[in-house]
Amino acid sequence: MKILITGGAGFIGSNFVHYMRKKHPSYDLLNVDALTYAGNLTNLDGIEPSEGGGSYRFVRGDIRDRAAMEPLFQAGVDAVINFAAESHVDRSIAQPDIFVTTNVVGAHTLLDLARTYGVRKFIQISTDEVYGTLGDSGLFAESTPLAPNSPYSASKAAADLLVRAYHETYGMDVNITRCSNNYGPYQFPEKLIPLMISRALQDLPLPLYGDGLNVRDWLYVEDHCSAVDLVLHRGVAGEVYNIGGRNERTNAQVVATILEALGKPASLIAHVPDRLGHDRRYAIDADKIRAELGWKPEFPYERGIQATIEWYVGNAEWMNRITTGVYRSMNDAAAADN
Ligand code: NAD
Ligand code: TDX
Repeated sequence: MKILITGGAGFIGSNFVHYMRKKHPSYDLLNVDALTYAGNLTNLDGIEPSEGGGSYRFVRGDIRDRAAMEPLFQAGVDAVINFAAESHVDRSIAQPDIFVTTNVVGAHTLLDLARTYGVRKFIQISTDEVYGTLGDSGLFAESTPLAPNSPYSASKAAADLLVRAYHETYGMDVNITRCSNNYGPYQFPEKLIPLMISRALQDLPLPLYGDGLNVRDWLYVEDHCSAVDLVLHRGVAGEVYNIGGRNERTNAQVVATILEALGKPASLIAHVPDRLGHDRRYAIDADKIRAELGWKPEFPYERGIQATIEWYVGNAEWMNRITTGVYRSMNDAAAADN
């Protein structure tokens, strides 16, 4: 099986490459990533080009660039898994344009090439944010109407609709996965958990938006990877699968856990103005993927968050290369060698 993985130098994509190398060593993996600010080739340290019979190749490329993507499809691909995206809500509020080009036009470019070259499976990695926001009760199900509130989530929802349309119109075998908030190694320190760990370690103020009581439903990244692997092998054509572990926490709770684990004082917390259009609560009903594909998360939140904090403490050099910006020139050098 030859799989084209896009965005494989980012947080979830790189974890997925590691997961697939271990789980399916005979598969050929082609990792395509533009290496934006969010891409980091050192996330893939330890991945060997040929191991266990399967090959691994990295190509620097932009999913919006049809001419650059087409030869990869011409060479033959069995499945596409599209992780590549602009992924940060705050950036989408400040500068929405690139979210439309990458998340909508880029996804469509891949989808259309997959159709043209007869790719057998196309998986779009979407997000629970396409459903909008919840009040104090209730869960997002696959049948929940799409009601995205940020430019980021609107762009992800737009891509979902194109993926759906390609199934209905051309009969393509597609799946859409909608996962809740991920945490774990290699997450870029603009997102809540690595940002707070990085700042707490430097005794810098921790910017908590609004009242800090917005709720996110956290899933350890490896559990997301195992769900996508199941969808790849057993997903029913045209179906959407929600993914989540029922680990709802307020942002204030998450930050308190980090401070406690690092032995830092609560006085580091700085309440700052709220994010515009800030979704109050996300919570995922993952009964469908559990019942139909037999998925089960393996990492309880309390264990996963402690392991994650330890990972960032133990990988200070990884964090340091990002905060100093050195990782960008390392990316350029490593990509030029490919
Ligand atoms: P990330 O920002 O860490 O990584 C995104 C990767 O995509 C980077 O390596 C970047 O270089 C690459 N990329 C960006 N634009 C590109 C382009 N035009 N062409 C090729 N590559 C490009 O994101 P992440 O957190 O790993 O998220 C991966 C996917 O999962 C996204 O589609 C996101 O919407 C989705 N998702 C994320 C979460 C989460 O909690 N992080 C939850 C649910 C769904
Ligand atoms: O500095 C901060 N202070 C703060 O209070 C940051 C960066 C975030 N927050 C809050 C906002 C959210 O309520 O923490 C919560 C989590 O924020 P993010 O880490 O930015 O994640 P979120 O906006 O929930 O989106 C994430 O989950 C769904 C990913 O970034 C998306 O790519 C994914 O689709």
